[in-house]
Amino acid sequence: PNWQTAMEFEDITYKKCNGVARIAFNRPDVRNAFRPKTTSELYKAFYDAQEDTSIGVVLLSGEGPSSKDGKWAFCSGGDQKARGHKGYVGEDGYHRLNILEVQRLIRFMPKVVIAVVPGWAVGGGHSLHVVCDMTLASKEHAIFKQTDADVTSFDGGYGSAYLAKMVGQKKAREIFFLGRNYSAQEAFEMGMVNAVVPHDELENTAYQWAQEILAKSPTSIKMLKFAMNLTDDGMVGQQVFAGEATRLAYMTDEAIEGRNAFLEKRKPDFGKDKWIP
Ligand code: 1HA
Repeated sequence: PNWQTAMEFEDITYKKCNGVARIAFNRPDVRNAFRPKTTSELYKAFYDAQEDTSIGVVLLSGEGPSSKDGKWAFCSGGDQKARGHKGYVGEDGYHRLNILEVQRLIRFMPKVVIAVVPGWAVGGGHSLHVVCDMTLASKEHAIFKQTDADVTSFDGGYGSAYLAKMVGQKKAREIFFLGRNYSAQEAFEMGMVNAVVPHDELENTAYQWAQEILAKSPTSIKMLKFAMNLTDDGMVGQQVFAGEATRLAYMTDEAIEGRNAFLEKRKPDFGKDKWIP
């Protein structure tokens, strides 16, 4: 693929090519840990991808390898050096937990988000892969690990409760309570990875999966994502799904009559035999 830089950032890279956006952490020397600057850049890139009508699939990955030791990472979670007394401290001095806003954007955006995991997916980085719609993992280098309970910075939302829906309650508790390392193959067998891919083929495979999805009907993909999210997301899930149902209703004759009648200051005439069962 002929990736073109979409926006310049400091902590992430953001590129686009043929309907696919690729957002990647770019702090490989700290295993792609995120600080508040990183999360605010992530939010901007994801929001841009959401608003760009030519984009249907977003890949989330990590640049690498580390210049220090050659190791790969997807993301190692919150930067512990940026951690203050009340959260993760930004350049403005405020303490934030704004990775959760990024999680919600990934979850609620009407596009497919694929986590492309070339190495470590740890702590809040593990939670990010969980919240993505699908995960592809490097056969040789991907390692999944939950350290939240080691550092007292725990994701009690999508990262844990949603993980339990994905891999089962016992396995999710093991992942969080013991914080062990799991290979791509083990993660695949648990049901939290869609495919284990040779490292050299990971990026191209992700692009290929994206192209397959892009060949499908955009409305179907969007409605299916929101339908699958619905019960787990409670009233917000219903709101997001119902918003799309409302959009489809706008496209009917009834909606046109309803709007026109209001603008023309008359009673709407929806017809007598329109109560289709
Ligand atoms: O759960 C949440 C949240 C929940 C709710 C709301 C907001 C949340 C926000 C964040 C989080 C979290 O992410 S909590 C979990 C935070 N992350 C961690 O506990 C992982 C810490 N890192 C590690 O356990 C390991 O580094 C590693 C398993 C990822 C990799 O191990 P490895 O290959 O042995 O490398 P290592 O030598 O440890 O790391 C390489 C360099 O990267 C080190 O720096 P250096 O000594 O070369 O100067 C290391 O300090 C740095 N590094 C790695 N991870 C982080 C990090 N520096 C800062 N923060 C990190 N997370």
